[in-house]
Amino acid sequence: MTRTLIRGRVGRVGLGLAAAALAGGLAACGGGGGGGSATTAPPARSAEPGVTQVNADLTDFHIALSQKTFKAGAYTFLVKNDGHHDHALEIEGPGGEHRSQTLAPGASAKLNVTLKSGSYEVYCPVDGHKDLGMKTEITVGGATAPVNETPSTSNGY
Ligand SMILES: [Cu+2]
Repeated sequence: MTRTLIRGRVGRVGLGLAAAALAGGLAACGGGGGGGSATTAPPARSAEPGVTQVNADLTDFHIALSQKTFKAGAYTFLVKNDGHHDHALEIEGPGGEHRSQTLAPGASAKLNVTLKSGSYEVYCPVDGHKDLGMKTEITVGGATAPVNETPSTSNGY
């Protein structure tokens, strides 16, 4: 069952690529037409929609997150080492473990994480930094701030 599902996804991606290639070809040899229907060329976006960026500033020895409560979903943690020691960020919880590379002072990195509802431990895995205070917790789902998107009365399929 899962296998079929995965295959279906792959197939779709393949089709999408083919379509994109086709569209590119058409655009290349267009040179006129003047159809006026701009159905092609979706705007190029660097980040996927729905991915929230979170700042994680690491210092000696503290982790400052730009937010502590989350909704389940995709996030990109922008990890920056503002300290004088090497640091890294590890996020551990229901969705598994995610660890950034170890950052030298002044360096930064991105950590893509898909958060599921529950509690996560966020800490620095370098040496004993966790015990020195580089540790915090985040909560996903549950008692988050009220959000007025996703009306529950949408498409009742
Ligand atoms: Cu550290």
